[in-house]
Amino acid sequence: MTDGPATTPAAAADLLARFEARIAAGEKIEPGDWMPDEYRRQLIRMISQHAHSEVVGMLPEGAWITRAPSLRRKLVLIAKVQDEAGHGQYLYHAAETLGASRDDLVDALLTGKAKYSSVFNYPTLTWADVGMIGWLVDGAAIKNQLMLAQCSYGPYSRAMVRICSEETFHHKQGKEMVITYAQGTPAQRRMAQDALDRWWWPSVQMLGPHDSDSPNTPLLVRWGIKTKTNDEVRQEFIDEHVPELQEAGLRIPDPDMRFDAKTGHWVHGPIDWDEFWRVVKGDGPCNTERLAARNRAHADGAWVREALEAYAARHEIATARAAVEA
Ligand code: BYC
Repeated sequence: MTDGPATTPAAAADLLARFEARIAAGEKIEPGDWMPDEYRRQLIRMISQHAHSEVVGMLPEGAWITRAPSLRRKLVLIAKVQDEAGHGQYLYHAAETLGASRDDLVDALLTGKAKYSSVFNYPTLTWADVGMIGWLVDGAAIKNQLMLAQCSYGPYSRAMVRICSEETFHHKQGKEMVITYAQGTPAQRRMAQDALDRWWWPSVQMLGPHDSDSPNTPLLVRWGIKTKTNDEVRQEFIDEHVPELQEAGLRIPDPDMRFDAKTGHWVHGPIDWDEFWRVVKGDGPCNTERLAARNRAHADGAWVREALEAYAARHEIATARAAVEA
């Protein structure tokens, strides 16, 4: 159902109550439906940051395509990086259904105004990092995205269903790769442990600040955009990954990590939020490099956009001519 704009405070309250009742009943909100301006703003904020993360997330792994140790590993990595580009596309489209302009979103990324996931501002120093990103970063992303697949906004939730099935493949290939190295030669074992040492904390951080420091969570949960808080998703990630990594023979780089038999959960040590915020604000090890690479890629792709526009213009002229002649 589409409602027009409310003309009185009572009508506005009624629209909001009906909107919230739809969410409580588990209905999806669709692009033409009435929604509060803040619901639209929050979705554009989150979906565009998510799209940017997928696109920037191609860079750390993409850097290893030419150096993959075998044809099989290279094929898998190319497919994975290509999937991430596709995820970016679905998500930019989902943001466009809310009235956001693709040009504005891309411009915000290229000029450094937009946020994207902190985790992609770390370097991939060895081949094992590619596996560790699959196991940990995709593992954390899946926990978050399975939750977002239940999101109250239809286009975002449907995009998540497809993205999650592709991410599951990414997660499995990363896990398979790391387990192989963790049980391989001493040099491979050292490489796997070193990758875990460097990717553990950024992966734990990528799920967002603690609930007490997360200004957006209360409203997002109220409107069913998130159905779990940052700390709840982080706990799920930790509970699944700690025993599996240990089983593979790896050591979690958190001296305080312990299993609490009473709650059935793993308890982690303090997270370095100062480092997290430094990275989010642009001062991570690779922020400058990532933005420069995106800007270069955008400039290199200018001829494709020009060709598409020229084709569209010709097609429009031909269609208009055919309509006049008919
Ligand atoms: N990095 O109130 P909060 C992938 C910001 S890619 C940077 O808790 P919210 C993959 C947050 O935006 C998938 N900024 O926020 C690709 C907010 O700032 P603003 C990545 C962060 O939205 C390639 C402020 O901190 N997944 O899978 O309630 C290869 C306060 O936070 C981060 C997504 O993008 C961060 N880590 O919750 C491999 C999922 N965390 O906007 C894999 C979609 C927080 O108010 N996003 N901030 O200025 C979400 O689910 C949520 O936005 C978050 C944060 C859970 C990340």
